Amino acid sequence: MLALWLVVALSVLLHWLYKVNKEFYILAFLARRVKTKNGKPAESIVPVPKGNTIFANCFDYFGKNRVEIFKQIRRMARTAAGESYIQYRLGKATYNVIDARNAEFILNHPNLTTKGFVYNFLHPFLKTGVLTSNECKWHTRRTMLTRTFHFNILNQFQDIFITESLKFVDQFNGLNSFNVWLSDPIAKFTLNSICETAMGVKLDEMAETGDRYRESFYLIDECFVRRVTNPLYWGDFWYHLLAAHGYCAALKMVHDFSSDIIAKRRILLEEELEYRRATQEADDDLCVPRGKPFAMLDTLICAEKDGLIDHSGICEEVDTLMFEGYDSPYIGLTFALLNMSFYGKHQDICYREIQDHIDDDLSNLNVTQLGKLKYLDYFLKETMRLYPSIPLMCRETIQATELFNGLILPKRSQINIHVFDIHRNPKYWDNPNEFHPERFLPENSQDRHTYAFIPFSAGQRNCLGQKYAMQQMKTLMVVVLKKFRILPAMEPQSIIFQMGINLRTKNKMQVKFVRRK
Ligand code: HEM
Ligand SMILES: *[C@@H]1O[C@H](CO)[C@@H](O)[C@H](O)[C@H]1NC(C)=O
Ligand SMILES: *[C@@H]1O[C@H](CO)[C@@H](O)[C@H](O)[C@H]1NC(C)=O
Ligand SMILES: CC(=O)N[C@H]1CO[C@H](CO)[C@@H](O)[C@@H]1O
Repeated sequence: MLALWLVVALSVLLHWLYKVNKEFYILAFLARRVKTKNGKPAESIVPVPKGNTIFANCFDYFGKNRVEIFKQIRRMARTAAGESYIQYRLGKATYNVIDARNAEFILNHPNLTTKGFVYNFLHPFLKTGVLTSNECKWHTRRTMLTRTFHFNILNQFQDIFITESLKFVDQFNGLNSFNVWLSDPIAKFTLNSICETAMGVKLDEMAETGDRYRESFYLIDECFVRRVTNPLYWGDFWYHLLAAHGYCAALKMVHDFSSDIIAKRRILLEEELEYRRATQEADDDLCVPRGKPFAMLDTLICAEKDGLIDHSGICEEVDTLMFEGYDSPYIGLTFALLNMSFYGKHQDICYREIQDHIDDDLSNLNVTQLGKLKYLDYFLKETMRLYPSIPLMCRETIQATELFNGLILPKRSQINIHVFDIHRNPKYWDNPNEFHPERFLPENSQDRHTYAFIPFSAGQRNCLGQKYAMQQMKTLMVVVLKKFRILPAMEPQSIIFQMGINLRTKNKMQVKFVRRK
């Protein structure tokens, strides 16, 4: 009798588990399953690869280092044969987007502007500035900052880009043929540029602080990856106990650095406004840039006077702009110079184009003239296709969301847009691993899906600094190519990628500069 009851109880339990398991992937720590519009399983629409353990994909990255994780994500894309795929990880369904059609739909969806949960791990560093915040707060900040990336303001930054580019080549005065490790000089260039343009503060006298900023930044990046890839560290307790060596000190360093900059700029701006008050008519808006280079930070300080943002808000945005403005162009330029070294033939085309359009006297080099350098533009685009500074962007659904292909993502699913894999998806690119700037000629790109190339993202949350970055990268390339021929100093095959907030390599990059006669 007891045995019979046990059997009945057991089958009721199994039946119940079976039903629950249809809604939730029980072994993936109760991740709500992705449904479809026609009621069929999600597998009928997209690949749903099995994980390494019975716990779905929960422990797929467990115990792997940054290089292995990077490789594994690429392997997943190959296995899925260019189709976006679903994973179940620790209580969350994850939709991994590696095709352009899905990327277009998601980046333009009005209800999918919320960033994924991994951005929470950036909060100690960037708090909730425009990159990491959501909804109303994001919207206000985005509107405030958009004004500062206006064409006129960017044009005024050109002098700063030229001066910094000249400093870059002048540090090699007296040398005619030599190898250069790229990371230091390029990092200095992008950090100096962002400080002077966006913050209106010259770094020269703070050079040492700049170096310490870069070291701290590197450490924060390492801690971030350690945290994202190991669920044990998702909570604060184990993370701070076991994985956060030096993290708090590094955070303090970068935050002090930005506070210093804000304090400096407040003084400079006050002097400038004082001067304007004395020289301008009373009804002029003092906070509108006029003639003199106007730093982006000034907009924020002026907004503070109008009560639209407070001091801690300014700090958030300064940290965000420093991070974005320093690191992404750094990666873009490193790979651009590296590929110049590997592709002598393409380099020659760039050089000839520069000689045809740009005077040796660089004082007239402005946005209009940079616009004439079409081939250099293709070259940089092809570099960013193969090496997108931001290889992965994450979003989160705030409600059940239906996609164009009939999938219904449950609330709180994660959407990972793998820019790296979209840019190498053979659906859109022939021989995707080869370097061919000609891909971007108008006649070669007209039939390609627009969203097959999204280094700056797209839609409402696209990159605010896109024009800024292209202008800055082109200026440095022009100045360097005018002075030097760039030759290879390492093997292309020796580059080893690894996971990071942004694209990272394990090894240092080197090229050879030979002075042009
Ligand atoms: C080669 C250079 C750059 C690349 C490839 C790049 C790429 C991107 C991408 C892909 C995003 C979207 C991130 C996401 O959705 O998670 C983004 C956002 C952003 N970028 Fe850039 N970026 C570059 C340079 C810059 C520069 C120089 C600045 C500022 C001076 C900047 C400011 C921003 C800001 C403020 C956002 C956040 C926008 C928002 O969430 O509304 N970026 N960038
Ligand atoms: C976005 O969300 C709102 C509010 O829940 C809803 O009414 C609207 O239909 C959604 N938009 C789309 C395109 O799904
Ligand atoms: C750039 O300079 C050229 C001449 O050197 C001039 O014709 C052009 O208007 C300038 N463009 C801008 C945007 O200032
Ligand atoms: C690192 C780098 O920039 N080199 C790449 C240039 O493009 C080729 C594609 O043909 C890559 O394979 C190299 O690694």
